[in-house]
Amino acid sequence: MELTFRWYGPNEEKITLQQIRQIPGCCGIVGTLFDIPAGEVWPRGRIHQLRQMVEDAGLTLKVIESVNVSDDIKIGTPLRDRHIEAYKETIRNLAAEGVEVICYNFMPVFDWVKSDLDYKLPDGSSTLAFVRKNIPDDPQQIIDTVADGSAGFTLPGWEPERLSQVRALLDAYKDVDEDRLRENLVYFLKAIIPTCEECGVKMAIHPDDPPYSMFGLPRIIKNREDLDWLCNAVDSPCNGITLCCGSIAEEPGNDIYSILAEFTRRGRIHFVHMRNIKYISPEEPGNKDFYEAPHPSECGSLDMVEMMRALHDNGFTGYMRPDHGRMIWGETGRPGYGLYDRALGIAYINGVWEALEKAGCKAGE
Ligand code: CS2
Ligand code: MN
Repeated sequence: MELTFRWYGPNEEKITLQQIRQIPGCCGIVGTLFDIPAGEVWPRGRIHQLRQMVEDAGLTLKVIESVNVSDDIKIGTPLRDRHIEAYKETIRNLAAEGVEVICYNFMPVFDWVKSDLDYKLPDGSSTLAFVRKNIPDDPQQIIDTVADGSAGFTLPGWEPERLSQVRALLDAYKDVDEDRLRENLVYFLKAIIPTCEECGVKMAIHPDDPPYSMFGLPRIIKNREDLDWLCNAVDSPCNGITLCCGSIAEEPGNDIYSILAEFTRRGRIHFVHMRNIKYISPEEPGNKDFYEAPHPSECGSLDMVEMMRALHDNGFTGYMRPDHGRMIWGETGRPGYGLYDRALGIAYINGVWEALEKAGCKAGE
């Protein structure tokens, strides 16, 4: 298992690579070329520059999050084949620079959806939350909320240019139901997985966040059955998963522990987002509200040791990063992506892993 830290690039961050280097146990960066629109090729030279910068700081660049999939591919427009060719070119360029895992998602229009980007916790920190009654009916309003609450940073999956056309975009998806979206995902994977196999890159889909339909849009990576379908649809180890623990657990009916165990055993989890969430008023029937909690088990609703054990005991060898963190100690920055709380997350995750490793050795003595 290797611990990594998401970093958006020198022009997109206040956090420096030198700061990340000082987090004990953190080996690498989860990188991106944030400015390249979906559908375009990532030039080899730009990837090389990023790699050089990361390696000069004593870190590695093995994971990319995300190479975004264009709406044309998700909708299945006549432009999709051109975008797929560009995606394949990007895969080859990334592989040539030593990248091993590409995280992506197949969510229409919106990536993750949260109602609050600055949800106050009793200790004075703030975090991201999903409170159903605060989700507006009009998607334009949620776009405005995200733009206003993001402290001047662009959030992943919320590119202002793309979303400025949101009504046209929603309209373009009007004939795309779950079945059509599944067909389009399989079409995409059948085209790119042979390229991945050739150059040794693993694709890792991020589950839907939240794992149920929003604004009438289809969602197809929500639970165990969907992950099983994905793995079987294109049966290759290169067709894998970013197991985002928080996203899957946002549906309380999902058994996150057995999902982690099963897909680790099947060799399909290439990247893990470790996150704890706290359900808000879970005693109310049907209520799925939650906030993103600090990583330790005692702070949220998930048992972090059991999640880590499911990975550890089933032979997980991939990459992991703390998913989001709160804003603490007066830090300001991209919501979910401050330095301090994610660094605390890594320290905690590392401690749990070390304990599991040592307990495993003892048991095997
Ligand atoms: C991430 C996602 O910041 C986040 O919420 O977990 O945006 C993730 O990067 C994408 O879904 C991956 O394509
Ligand atoms: Mn995630």
